[in-house]
Amino acid sequence: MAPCPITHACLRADTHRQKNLCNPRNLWIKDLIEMKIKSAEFITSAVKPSQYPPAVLPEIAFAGRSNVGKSSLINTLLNRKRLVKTSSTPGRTQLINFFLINEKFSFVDLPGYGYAKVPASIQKTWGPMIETYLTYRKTLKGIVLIMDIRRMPGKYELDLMDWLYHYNIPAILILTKADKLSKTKQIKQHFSISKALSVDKNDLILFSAKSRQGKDNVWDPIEKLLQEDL
Ligand SMILES: Nc1nc2c(ncn2[C@@H]2O[C@H](COP(=O)(O)OP(=O)(O)OP(=O)(O)O)[C@@H](O)[C@H]2O)c(=O)[nH]1
Ligand SMILES: [Mg+2]
Repeated sequence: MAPCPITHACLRADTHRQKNLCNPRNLWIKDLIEMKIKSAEFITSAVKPSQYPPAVLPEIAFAGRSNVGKSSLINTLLNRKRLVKTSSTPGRTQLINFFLINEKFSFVDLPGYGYAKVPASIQKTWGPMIETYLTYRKTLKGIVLIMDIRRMPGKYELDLMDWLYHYNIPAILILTKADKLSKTKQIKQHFSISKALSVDKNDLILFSAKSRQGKDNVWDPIEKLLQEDL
């Protein structure tokens, strides 16, 4: 199968890595590769561009359906228990939340899509709020699109992937909550979902915030996207 045009963009940076590490100016990348999270702090919540922090540092945003596990994934990557609020009540993250990591790059927790109990008026503003962020954020390096391993992707995921492809925004694709399935079922779902998304299995990363399975595999393409800038 041909490499997925979206994810391919974030998997091509191996040659950059050595070169950049030789440059003392970029030593912070070494911390990142060794996954040393020295600091991680909440910066602000925003609805519209005038509320975003200045577009200075490279940024990675996390998207996915409501309650899929976006905030848990960010906490796991950063080795923090509660930096990002998580909840068993879906639809808790309703704003765009910005976090500053190692004072060098940002993570952005996007509001989850599609929780029916969120009032229609709020649901209506979600699409434009996220679309505006994705379209105008100049420092955005890529999106981590998180899906539940137990569910086949729906219109939301397929539309978002088309949209990212159209705007040439690299996507890192994650199947989370892997701990909820046996190893055999994980393999089966991995195969079926990669087919449904028309991507190579290697471009679809299995992850669990509970067992921390796949944490390094999620960091790898994030590092590569952050390094592309240097
Ligand atoms: N078993 C298991 N539970 C998880 C995992 N990731 C998240 N959860 C649980 O799923 C629920 C939702 O997790 P969140 O991280 O808050 O999900 P979210 O996508 O940020 O949710 P919203 O902000 O409401 O859209 C919580 O009860 C988490 O503990 C995982 O990998 N495994
Ligand atoms: Mg959340």
